[in-house]
Amino acid sequence: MQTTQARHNEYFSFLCSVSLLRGLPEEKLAKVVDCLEVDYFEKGEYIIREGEEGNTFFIIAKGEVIVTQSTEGLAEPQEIKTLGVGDYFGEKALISEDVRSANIICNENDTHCLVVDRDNFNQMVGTYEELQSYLKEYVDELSRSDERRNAL
Ligand code: WNU
Repeated sequence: MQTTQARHNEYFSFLCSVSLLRGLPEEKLAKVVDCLEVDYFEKGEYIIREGEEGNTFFIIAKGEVIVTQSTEGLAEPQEIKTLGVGDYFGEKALISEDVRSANIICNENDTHCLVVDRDNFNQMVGTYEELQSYLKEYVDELSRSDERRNAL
């Protein structure tokens, strides 16, 4: 069995490699590790459903997910991108205080996601201005691309 310390070290060094978090001081990252949960998903499972309320932010530690979204005039949600290890999702509902704006579907068995709840997300992002403005800009950009593809 893996010790708590070993698990901590493993996720700490993983988070150090996540580009989004590159600027966070080490003690901050260590705190993020302390409040993480890990969720496991199988291919085809919905991790996030469009339109639902959401209070969590995810970082992919293993596996792959696809992002799909409903668009005007089309019966099926359209695939918009694939995300893999080190990518993250779920920040938009937290930042824009809105419902989930796309579906996130697991695309590989035994996908591992690190999950940060709203309070810890706010603590992680709120104390680091550059990260906050980076994410805000990114979220605005997502809203613009949603409009361009006539998302519902
Ligand atoms: C997109 N439009 C919308 C992605 C992940 C992180 C960043 C892109 Cl910084 P949520 C659904 C999630 C949403 C985003 C993610 O899906 N998403 C998108 C789009 O074109 N959402 N509306 N592309 S992948 C991605 C940038 O994380 O957050 O809480 O749930 O609305």
